[in-house]
Amino acid sequence: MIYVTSDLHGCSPETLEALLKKANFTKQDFLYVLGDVVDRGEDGVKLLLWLTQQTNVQLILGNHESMLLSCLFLFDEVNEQSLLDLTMDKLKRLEHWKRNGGDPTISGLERLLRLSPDLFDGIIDYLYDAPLYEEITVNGRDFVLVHSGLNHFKPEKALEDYDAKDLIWCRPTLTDAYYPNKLTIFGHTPAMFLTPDSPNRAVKTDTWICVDTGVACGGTPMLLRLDDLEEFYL
Ligand SMILES: [Mn+2]
Repeated sequence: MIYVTSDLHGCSPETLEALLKKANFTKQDFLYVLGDVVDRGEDGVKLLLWLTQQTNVQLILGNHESMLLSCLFLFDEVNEQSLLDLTMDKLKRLEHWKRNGGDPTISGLERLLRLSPDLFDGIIDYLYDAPLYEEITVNGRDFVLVHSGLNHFKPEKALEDYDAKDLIWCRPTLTDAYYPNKLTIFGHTPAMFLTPDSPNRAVKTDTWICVDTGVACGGTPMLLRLDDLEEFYL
């Protein structure tokens, strides 16, 4: 069976494991995590480490992982040269990340780098390898998996032709429609902003499903099983 979750935002690996247990997830199953593993919550770096140790889990890049990658200069060895290299552009990127809840990730990465440079490098390599989207077929149904939806959507436009920004920072509304013949699954916009009446449940339309149940704002994560579109909650 194939499962999807998203926007775990620093929840603990134990929380994710409890959720997987609820769905009877085994090593024969596969999990896609649609981005935003880090930031806001405390355990993002732990969760990233957990991800790098799994063989049946695939991360798709979210805007929070992208902000992390754009601020790697923070972890460069400090010497006179690199301090002078702290350009306004870098400071702006850092300010943007901190404003979006980056602090627990920054301190988590700092700790990990001191503890084990190898594990730190492993995480960064893992993030560079994470794709921006996946197209899969499950049980005869076609799916597009992406972090935020598809900004500037055109049905005939190939996914590889989208700007990364359009895939990780998109803010869809309930009336947006995507492909008629495949389901697009994404997170990024907490359900409570799309359907305030059922704030912590997946939002389903004819062409897409949003699986961000607002972990960053008091919700708990969910799993969607793509084989039968069954939903699992903690
Ligand atoms: Mn996001």
